[in-house]
Amino acid sequence: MKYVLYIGLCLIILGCQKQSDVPETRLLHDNWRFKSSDKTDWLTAQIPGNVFSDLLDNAEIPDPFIGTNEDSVQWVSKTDWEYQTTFQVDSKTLQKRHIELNFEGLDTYASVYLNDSLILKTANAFREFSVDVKRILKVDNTLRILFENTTKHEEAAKAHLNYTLPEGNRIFTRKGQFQYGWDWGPKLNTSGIWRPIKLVAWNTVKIQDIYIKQQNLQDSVAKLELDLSVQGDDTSGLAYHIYVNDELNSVYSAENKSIIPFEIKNPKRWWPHNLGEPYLYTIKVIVEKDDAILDSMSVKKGLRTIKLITEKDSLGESFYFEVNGKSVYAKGANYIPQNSMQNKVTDAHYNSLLNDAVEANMNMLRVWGGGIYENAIFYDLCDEKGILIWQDFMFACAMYPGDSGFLENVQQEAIDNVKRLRNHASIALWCGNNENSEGWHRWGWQDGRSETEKTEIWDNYLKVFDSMLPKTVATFTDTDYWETSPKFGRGNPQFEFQGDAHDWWVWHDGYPFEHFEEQVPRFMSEFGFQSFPSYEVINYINQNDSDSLNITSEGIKNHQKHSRGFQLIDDYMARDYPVPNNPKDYVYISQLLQAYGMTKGIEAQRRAKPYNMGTLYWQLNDCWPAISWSSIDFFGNWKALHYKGKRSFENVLISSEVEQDSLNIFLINDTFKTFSGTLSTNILNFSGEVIWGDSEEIIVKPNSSAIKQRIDLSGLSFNKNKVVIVSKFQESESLFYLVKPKDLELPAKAIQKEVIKTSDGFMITLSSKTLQKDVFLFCNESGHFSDNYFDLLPNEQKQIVFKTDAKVLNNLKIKSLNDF
Ligand code: BMA
Repeated sequence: MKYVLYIGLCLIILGCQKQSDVPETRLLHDNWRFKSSDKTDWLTAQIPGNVFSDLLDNAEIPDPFIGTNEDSVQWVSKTDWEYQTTFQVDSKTLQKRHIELNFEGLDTYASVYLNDSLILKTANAFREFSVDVKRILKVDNTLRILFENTTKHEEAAKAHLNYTLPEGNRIFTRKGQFQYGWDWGPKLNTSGIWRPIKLVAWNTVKIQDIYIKQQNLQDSVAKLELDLSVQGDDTSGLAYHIYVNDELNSVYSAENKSIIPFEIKNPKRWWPHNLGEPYLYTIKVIVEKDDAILDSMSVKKGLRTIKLITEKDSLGESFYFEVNGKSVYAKGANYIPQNSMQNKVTDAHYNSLLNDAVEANMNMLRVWGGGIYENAIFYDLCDEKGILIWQDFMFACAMYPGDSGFLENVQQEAIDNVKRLRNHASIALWCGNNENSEGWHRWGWQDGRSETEKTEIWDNYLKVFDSMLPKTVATFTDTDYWETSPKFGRGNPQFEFQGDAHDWWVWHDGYPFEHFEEQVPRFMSEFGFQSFPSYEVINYINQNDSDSLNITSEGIKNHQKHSRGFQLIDDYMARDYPVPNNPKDYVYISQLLQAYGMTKGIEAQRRAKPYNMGTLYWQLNDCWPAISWSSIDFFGNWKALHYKGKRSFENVLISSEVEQDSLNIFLINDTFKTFSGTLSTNILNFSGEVIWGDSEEIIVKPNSSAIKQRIDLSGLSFNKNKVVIVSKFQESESLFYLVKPKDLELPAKAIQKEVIKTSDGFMITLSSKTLQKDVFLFCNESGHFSDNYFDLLPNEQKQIVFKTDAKVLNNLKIKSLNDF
């Protein structure tokens, strides 16, 4: 949350002449050096940062994202690292009554020395630490932090157990679990100062935290409570001034009270962007005593109610989110950290990725449990852009220890993060873990264990995920909690009827994409399929290779972390698509394949609304240049899935299925509006001649999915391999094919193009006399195409905007499925 400390400035803002004695905050990010603990040569370091990026900046290691370099940098994680800075503090600050050092993220086993005094020892990268340094701080100071490698701590923790827990030693260390290697990411176990270090000095009081609780949200009034934690020697006689959007709302002056009730009349609600405006109030509190300003803090707050509704029904149990009393269909993806070196993720990266989510009509992201509790900016932007967040606690695909030290550490981590994120309107759910329960029940983790051992491990699971975490969420927030994702794995008969589900029959178990249409669960929180990334990413990985597009190079093999990944892409491609034998085409078809399978799933789930109320695919983004399940590659390029997903996620969607001889055409409406109009469907041959057509006047109910047209295909005679079915309703259009892409008898590629320079790029107009399928535009210039991988209908014009800084577009190329 963007807490703005109004140091001195508030005097001006308020236009008054009040005295001020507000806390002073200073970032300690300058003059840092680092070295391996057994060496003497210091190198310059960036804070926040991590040892890999510092070594890279100093040219001490090769770029781990290129080729097989990852292997040659593994020594870094096995080394102890020392970071050090010197800083001065002026006498005015030294005279303040309280001075503390705040560490917002130390990764992970750190010993912190200030002027040679050990002031802190840490063992959790997800926690925040605050140390009183009043007595140690001088004019000239040295701050030194020793980071011990994780292995020795993990081995020591392991020695206390008389059994082995799945999945490796990472479970003992509280940090991003993906850093130990994942099936889409490298093994780059970082260490360092990964979040800010601040020096805070103050005299009288300091606001530690504010939490704005919604007591009662009605259309006429929002009854709110400001829960204020104030630190100080004497908190009596304080006056709290609350401003809403810069207007004084109320003044409260009772002694020793920090729960302040206030109201907002006719409140505007916060909505996910696809259903309304994600409106945010700015709520600021100023603490005064005897007319002097002592501190202030402000928060952006969206007023909304969000509930997870799990109610028994005739088929099982519902699973949907209700926002402001309305059931909301969740559309989106799973989010992972944007870079293995977190300090390289800039505000611009956050902004651009979240814009991409909004642009693709997503209204929910799941922050997956093997990554990190994200930086404040991530949630600030989700609040602003109207994206709901399913927030996992950071536990994934393993069983964790349950000793008292571990539990205490996790308890503090949960409190820190739940409190840090609780004002965010975007947070819709806290979820205990990713696939721990699924793994325990289905992945053979219980094999060969005694009953006592099994009971102990499962009891430890329950202590954390069934007791500690839900209690923490309930104590500090009004957000709902869900124990684990998925609740019922694919081996469980409840998969289809209750809870959230991960469908990995497709991909991991090799089932055809049609499986997505056969077993639709109540809420799909993961399903996915891999593809190759853009040529740009492939070239980057292969930059030390003589052939930069070689998709079988050692480098490319190292950037495919799923052991059967290449084979699975190949097998699925052979089922549904032509399999090209050159890399450029193979990459293109792999993206079409991913988009084909995934949109089949998205649409089947949306057609099943309200039985199914959510579709979050695996995965939105990458943490390095990778062959993975992402829909946006490491350089931010949209894969075919992101473009086609955008169409499948539209609020009003026409989606068809074949059921025996009937073509059922559904209208899905995620808005709360009723639509009426003409639904027309035409069967066209590939030259655009209408073989058959029909239209119907229809009414589309709010928040619904229903069949609006049924076409009996048995009575019609045409070659299924040579037709496209085009349905239109108002602004919506859908193209449907009756056979697999590989069986389409497409005409030759024949596309006319016209390119015009515009102020911020190029306008490209395409047309053809025949149907052109999956038209793909690409060029050497970097930029973004407004649309891509689309079908071009015969005799229709399509305009695409290419946004780029390039002044000329020399090498625009076009591929289409018609080429094969
Ligand atoms: C899911 C995730 C990840 C994994 C992905 C692909 O289950 O939770 O653990 O990367 O599958 O295998």
